[in-house]
Amino acid sequence: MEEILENLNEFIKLNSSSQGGRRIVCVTSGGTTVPLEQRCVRYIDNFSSGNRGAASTENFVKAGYAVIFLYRRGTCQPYCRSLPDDPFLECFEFSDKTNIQGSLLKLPFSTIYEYLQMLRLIAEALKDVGPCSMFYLAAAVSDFYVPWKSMTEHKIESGSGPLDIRLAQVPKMLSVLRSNWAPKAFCISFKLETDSKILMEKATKALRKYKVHAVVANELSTRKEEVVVVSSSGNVVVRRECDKPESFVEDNLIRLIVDRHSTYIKESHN
Ligand code: PAZ
Repeated sequence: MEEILENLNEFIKLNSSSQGGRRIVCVTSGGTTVPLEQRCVRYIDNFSSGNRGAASTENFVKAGYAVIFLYRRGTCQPYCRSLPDDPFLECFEFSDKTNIQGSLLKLPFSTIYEYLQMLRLIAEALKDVGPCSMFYLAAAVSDFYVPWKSMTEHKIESGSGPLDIRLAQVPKMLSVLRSNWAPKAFCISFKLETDSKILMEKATKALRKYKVHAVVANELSTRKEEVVVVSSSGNVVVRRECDKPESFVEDNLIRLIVDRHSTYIKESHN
């Protein structure tokens, strides 16, 4: 944690003092795991590939943002989305000429515990960046978990019949992020549903409940084609440009989010 904090503070200092104070976004990406044993052998996982987070990160860097990429280990990485998942690729480094490294800090997590701790660390470190900071919370965060204290230490025995596990609700950290950790940051959360009939209702509810600046609503089967940005100024459907094979929904989505962030910064200075 000490090393992470040192890198984080250095990254924020470098970027908030360069070019008259660069905007900094924390992009969360991929899914959190829920360990079932303290000496973890088994865990609950989810489907998230990290594609949304990685593609969005590339677009934020292109728009001039410095990005803190909080990602699930082993999921999709920016600038490597179309490459095979091969650990050999980790051996390559960015050439200095691109200057992408100075704009991108990658921090990995696996468990729900690591994710929440890291998110808090980042939010508190970004507090002084105020309205120029943004949280873009695309990670699929577990809703249920086994609290550490009620978790068995050793591997769960397999010979004792069906397994009953009681999962507790993960505390909703979004409210704490908004009200305590980083109250001045621009905040975008995501809502995923598999039943399109309830998607918009849930997203609108989340907008009101967590007082975020917008909720990106998406449905599992169409998430790569379209999303809806739900905010107090109405709902905007954002689509991938179907006639361009190299286009992604994130290209148009990030353009819209960056515009909204600019308005937010202007209004905060008035
Ligand atoms: O990671 P991915 O590209 O496969 O999927 C992205 C996503 C669906 C996880 C993301 O767009 C999202 O909706 N995240 C929040 C999920 C939730 O409701 O918890």
